[in-house]
Amino acid sequence: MIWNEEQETLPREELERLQLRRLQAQVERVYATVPYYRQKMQQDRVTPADIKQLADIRRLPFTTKEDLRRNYPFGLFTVPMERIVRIHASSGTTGKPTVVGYTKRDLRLWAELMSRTLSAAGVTSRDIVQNAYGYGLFTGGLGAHYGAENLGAAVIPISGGNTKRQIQIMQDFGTTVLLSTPSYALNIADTMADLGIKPASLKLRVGVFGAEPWSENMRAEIESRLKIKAIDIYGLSEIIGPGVAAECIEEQKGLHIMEDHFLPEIVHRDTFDPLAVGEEGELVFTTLTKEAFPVIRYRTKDIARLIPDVCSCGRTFYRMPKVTGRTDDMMIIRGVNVFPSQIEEVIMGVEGVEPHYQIIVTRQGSLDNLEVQVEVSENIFSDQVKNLENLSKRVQNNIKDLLGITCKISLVEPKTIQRSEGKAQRVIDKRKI
Ligand code: DLL
Repeated sequence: MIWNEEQETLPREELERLQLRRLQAQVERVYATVPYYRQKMQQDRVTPADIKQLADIRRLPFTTKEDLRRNYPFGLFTVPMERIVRIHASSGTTGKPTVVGYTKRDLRLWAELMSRTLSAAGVTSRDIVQNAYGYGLFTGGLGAHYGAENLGAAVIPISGGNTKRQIQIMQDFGTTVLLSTPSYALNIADTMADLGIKPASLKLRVGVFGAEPWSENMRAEIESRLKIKAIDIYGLSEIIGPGVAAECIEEQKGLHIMEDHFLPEIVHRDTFDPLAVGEEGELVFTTLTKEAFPVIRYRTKDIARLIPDVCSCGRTFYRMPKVTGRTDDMMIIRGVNVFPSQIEEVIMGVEGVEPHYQIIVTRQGSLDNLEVQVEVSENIFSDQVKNLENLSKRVQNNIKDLLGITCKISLVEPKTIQRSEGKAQRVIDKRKI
């Protein structure tokens, strides 16, 4: 079902007219209310009156995470604190967190966008939704929560963790939809297997997963292990949280961007020059309607492209492929660009190894080395050394075929790699320690 048929199926021309009107109003507002944006625009000799068509957005300066940090915590808010009703923050691995604020209207918009997202995944008011995204400063928990309630579904606000209880509640309450990170969904599947519970005995039918990259092979793994359809959703706190782009269950191919509220651009990942529709580069968003914390040309560091093809679901919004990498998680191993997701794709496709892995990058002299630790099951681990060697050779060769680099493969015992309850940590970069 399409939650907001009128908006989500707008003909392109009408959509673009709406985007332009909203962009003009948004730029005027930030110019008038946020000294930081005004100064940056003055430096670039551009004023709100210069935005006459959508392409003029290219005249506006980019905003980066560093800009948000420089204005920590509330410097980019456009309204007085008395109009702010919610604050979230993303932890960030280095430095200060990024802080985002919402007005009442922003929260209504967010719930609307998450209702669209869940509808696209086939969720309805008849569903029982177990929300295992973390509640707290992370936007996943509360963002998904209000969207599901707004849709009329019954929400179980369980948050992440306590996996056995998650499964107990799935059984007792008849959960039909699971919301979590994909790595946590796999953790749940493992625990179910350990407990001898058959997923087919549950009512679970759909999983709505996001907040971290996951490969197509990982999707296949989750779908077959939990006997569900697995849908990909994308978002980031700086833009609103979850609810920025969502796959439809009809196609499961590409995520529809909520273009009536967020204007996407793709720029070259090094030069930041605008790229044409269809070309791959860094994804940039401008919020068109957000009140408390609008952002202009926010550089997400996520790599994507725009897919303009008409989708069979009827939505007219452009899609983007699954985000499989960020400009800042690319590793350069002996001159070759490597994304963790490429390693994942290989591992999930090799029979005999478990879908749990970690990548360790070290430096010896001037050479970078990559070690991939992968779990194997109990019976394989106690198998003959020769068979284990064959298996690790197979993983090594497949990585070599795909990426052209040789890396060390360590097959490790079951349950040695830390399980995730939220975003999984896939890479340990010892070069930075
Ligand atoms: O992860 C918001 C979210 C919550 C999205 C729940 C989906 C579901 P942040 O913590 O700010 O916000 O992290 C945002 O996570 O820039 C991407 O690099 C990554 N990311 C989010 N969704 C996906 C996805 C939330 N579906 C950052 N695929 C983004 C790949 C994703 N990466």
